[in-house]
Amino acid sequence: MLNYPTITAVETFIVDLPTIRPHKLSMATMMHQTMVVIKIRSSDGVVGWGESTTIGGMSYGPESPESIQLTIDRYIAPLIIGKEAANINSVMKTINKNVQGNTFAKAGIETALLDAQGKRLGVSVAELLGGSVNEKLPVLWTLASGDTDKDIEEAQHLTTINRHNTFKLKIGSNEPKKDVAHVVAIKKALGSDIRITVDINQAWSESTARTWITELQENGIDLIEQPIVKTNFDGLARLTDFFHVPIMADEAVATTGDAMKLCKIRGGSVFAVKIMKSGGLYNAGNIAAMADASDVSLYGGTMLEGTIGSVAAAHVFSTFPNLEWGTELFGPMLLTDDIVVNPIIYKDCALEVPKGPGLGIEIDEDKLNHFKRK
Ligand code: MUC
Ligand code: MG
Repeated sequence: MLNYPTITAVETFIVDLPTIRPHKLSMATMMHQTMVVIKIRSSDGVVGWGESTTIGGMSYGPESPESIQLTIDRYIAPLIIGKEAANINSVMKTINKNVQGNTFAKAGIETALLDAQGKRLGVSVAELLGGSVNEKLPVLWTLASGDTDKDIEEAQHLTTINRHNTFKLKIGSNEPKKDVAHVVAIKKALGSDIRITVDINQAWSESTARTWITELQENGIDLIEQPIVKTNFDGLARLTDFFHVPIMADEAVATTGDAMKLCKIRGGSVFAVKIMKSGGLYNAGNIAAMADASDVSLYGGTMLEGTIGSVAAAHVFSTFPNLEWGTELFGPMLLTDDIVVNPIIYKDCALEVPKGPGLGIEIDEDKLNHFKRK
């Protein structure tokens, strides 16, 4: 009988890294990012790394860094130790049968298993998923300093050095009139060649959205992200039908079940796919397939993960045949430091998907030990 490698240990580390400036969303202002880094060892000596990350403690998603760590240490690790490391479908089936929800924790575990399996076979995670169709993924930058002049200055600098040509503005924490004036001022300052999208992060009612998206549409804004509460699927469908500016579902489209329902009613003409919301790379791919089949465009979203999570997302996004709206995988650039030996290469408004085995990155364990929460 063949000797299949088994999972021998699962370790988790909470890592706090400061952001380069305050990052203001409708529900929280981030001064740092907190990641849960996962290390899985197997009996053949192969080590896989994963990351589970959310935004703003518990203000954005239903899991916190501390709950993710507890879920993995207390519930997931005992379920998977001793299981076949190379059979990722079987390991994830066991987890899904015994652990409800907790998609962020599951995404990090699945990432670590894929990283290890890629290393074992000498292929990249994208190759494990069938291969990349885009080895360079467009990456936008989010302007979220909370100050119009600072945002314009930041965007002008980034366009001058050709790091980004698309900017997403986080609004929804002020009166809509003030927020929309901020967006229009930035659009005017940057000119028509620069794409501007807005993310309201659920802050508006449907009627407020009707009023103010009209204004945004008239001023040439390119894309409107999650204007209303995530549970109002029908409202998203009504807005998608009413406006010609594309409406993107983000928080609304988390799981494959959400995607199926939204595809049926066209709740959004674009989906923001994120591996944390969907519970891993395979589910992200399933959502992308449903969107494709429903003529819903795709956008590679982020939970502002560090390098491990961003690279994992890049691998699966690189396999999407249509990624019309590019990605926002800029998380590592929002942080003042990193825990990998070689940072992701960002060049000419795109990121290069690493080619090495697994995720194609090397963890700097000294830095991990330095930054991990003691
Ligand atoms: C979100 O809702 O899209 C992505 C970029 C950013 O600045 O915040 C996130 C979350
Ligand atoms: Mg969003």
